[in-house]
Amino acid sequence: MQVKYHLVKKDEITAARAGTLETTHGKIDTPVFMPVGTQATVKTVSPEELKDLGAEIILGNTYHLYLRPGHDLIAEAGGLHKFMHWDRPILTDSGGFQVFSLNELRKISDEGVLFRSHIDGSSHLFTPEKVMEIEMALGADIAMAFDECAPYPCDVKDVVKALERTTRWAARCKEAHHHEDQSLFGIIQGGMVRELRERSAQEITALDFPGYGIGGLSVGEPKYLMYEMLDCTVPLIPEDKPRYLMGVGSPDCLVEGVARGIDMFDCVLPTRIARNGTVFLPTGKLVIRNAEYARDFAPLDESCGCYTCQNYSRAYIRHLIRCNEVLGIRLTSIHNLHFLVNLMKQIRRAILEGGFYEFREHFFAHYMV
Ligand code: PRF
Ligand code: ZN
Repeated sequence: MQVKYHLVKKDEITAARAGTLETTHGKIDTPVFMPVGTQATVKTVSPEELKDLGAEIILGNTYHLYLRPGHDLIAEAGGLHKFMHWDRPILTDSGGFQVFSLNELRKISDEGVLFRSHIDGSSHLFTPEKVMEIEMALGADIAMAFDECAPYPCDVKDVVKALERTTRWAARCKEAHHHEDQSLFGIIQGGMVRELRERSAQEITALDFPGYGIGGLSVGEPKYLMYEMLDCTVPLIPEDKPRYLMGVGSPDCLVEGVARGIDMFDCVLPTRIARNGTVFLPTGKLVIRNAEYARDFAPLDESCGCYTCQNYSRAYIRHLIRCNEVLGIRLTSIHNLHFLVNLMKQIRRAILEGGFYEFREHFFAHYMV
């Protein structure tokens, strides 16, 4: 099936909304946070543990899986779901971001992007058609169009070039994408220029996709600029389609993104900071390596219902992290993912109960950004 978005409730004060997204592998409640499983695994966390902490959908990366183990091998295994033993929804990103951020020697033209593998230096060409072939072979529920993400800062003329190319590539992606059980989302670009964001939103939505990614944000710009871009972009996306803010996942940005009408988020942040011993708390981030936690036998967060907080102390987790024990980063990863997934569940409940504005006020009264 193609994904179906149902708008359940709109907040009366902000642009926040609660909805559901139906996919072949089940229904997701939105707004939702998607843990990132770049290499067909959410680093150190098993699919069973992801389910237990409440994850509803995860993300995979076309760029990485194409290079290793190869999309043909994953197709042979029966698709990405079966290959990695995850039977809930999956979204694959197109590589439109990774190919730029991981390759200094890339050559970009209208045809596509010629790049060198970060693994063995071999040359590869990503065209919109090639990326669609790869994403169809991976078989995720949602595939993303191949886009060009302009860096920040960037000359306006280069932002325009990336925007125009992203529209042409989106049309080619749509033409090349044929998959009964996969929906293709378009991606809006436009840098940090209001007029260009609006132009990209108009051009991409004119192509009529079942959902829309907002790309090119959280690339090093100050947060107020990202919020400004969301303020002018989101209202141009049809209300009956899901909106996905790509690569954004700090707790404060999730709350502010939802307030501006975003339904889906993904980010490596929770698992990345977990690996250096940093955890999210309702009061802000905490670095568990610090000496002050050596004899702290309380859980990371007394109010947290995750596996880690139900069973282990700060002192023990600090000890594991300091010894580079794998269990340490597993426990902090599980806690951080639970924190964001659960934050979204709380946000959704608040929207449904008509209390999102108060929830946001309460959140920022406690959370130190
Ligand atoms: N495009 C794609 N994936 C992305 C981005 C983008 O612009 C970003 C930017 N934050 C993250 N992931 N295809
Ligand atoms: Zn916890």
